[in-house]
Amino acid sequence: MSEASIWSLAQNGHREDPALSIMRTLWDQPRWLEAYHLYDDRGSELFEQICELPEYYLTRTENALLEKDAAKIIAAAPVQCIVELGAGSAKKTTHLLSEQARQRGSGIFAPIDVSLPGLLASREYVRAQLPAIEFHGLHARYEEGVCSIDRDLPTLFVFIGSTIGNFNPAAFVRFFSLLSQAMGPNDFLLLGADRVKDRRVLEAAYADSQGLTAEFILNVFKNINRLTGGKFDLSKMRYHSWYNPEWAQIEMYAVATAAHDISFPSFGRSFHWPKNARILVEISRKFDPIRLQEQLGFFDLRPVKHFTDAKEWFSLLLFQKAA
Ligand code: AVJ
Repeated sequence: MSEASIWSLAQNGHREDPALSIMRTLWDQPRWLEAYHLYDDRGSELFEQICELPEYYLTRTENALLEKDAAKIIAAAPVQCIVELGAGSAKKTTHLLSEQARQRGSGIFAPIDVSLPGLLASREYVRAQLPAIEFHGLHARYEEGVCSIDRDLPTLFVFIGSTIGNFNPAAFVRFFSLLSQAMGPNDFLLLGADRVKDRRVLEAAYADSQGLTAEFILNVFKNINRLTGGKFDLSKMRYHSWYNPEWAQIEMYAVATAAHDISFPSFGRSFHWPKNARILVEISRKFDPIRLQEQLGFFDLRPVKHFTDAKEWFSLLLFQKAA
């Protein structure tokens, strides 16, 4: 068997410059940020801690679903390769990997992530616990990573954790167009989506009493300062979130607690940030699974199975690419 590898696509020409991405959206109206800037090493660590919070039901609920239904998912998706987009440490995916090993005796796991520590941790786990699974990590954004997957290899693409919730409508359409094109005929997609539910449950999940979510969201400005040379001051902002029912999304903001200017010396730019003005750092959209199945039909993805929990808080949707 070949050595477990991690390939970096970081040097590819089509990788966008993160500093430029940040400047472009910060100069948009309203000011906003791409969610992937949240996941520097510190951000990834804070997100792992959020997943353990009592209020943050998503990870726990999805993990229980995967544990319960992994055998059915793998049986319904006869593949040799499992590609995970934005894998992190891929803890939840181990249920699928051990089923793949159990039902087929072999398989390839190709997690894609922008954060290296997560890839290293999942490599260690697979090496130690799943010797039947070959590991090929991709250190890349998933938009770049999916294009590097062999189209002839029967593959299950795994996009769980409701990461899909981070995409605004334009990014959503762009993402599924790209993913569907990268998928070979008969390939599968397992999508994890957080569902519309009582707003009190939703709002509590993004305003935890320990303040971890606030720290995670505001940490993005430390990363931005590092990437752009910008001069954000974390002592002059606070975290604010709410559920916007019309858009079915949690909106997470940084709010200026006093009027001040933010400068970017290396770009020769600055902007005024008035008191109480907001920067939209992240959205987390909530879904109706039936509507989602209908919509993905327009990307040549046919619904195969739907798994949900007793409270119907979270859905795992299995799709097959049209031949
Ligand atoms: C990783 C995008 C699924 O939206 O629930 C958690 C990110 N942000 N708390 C989510 C997040 C604040 C998370 N996703």
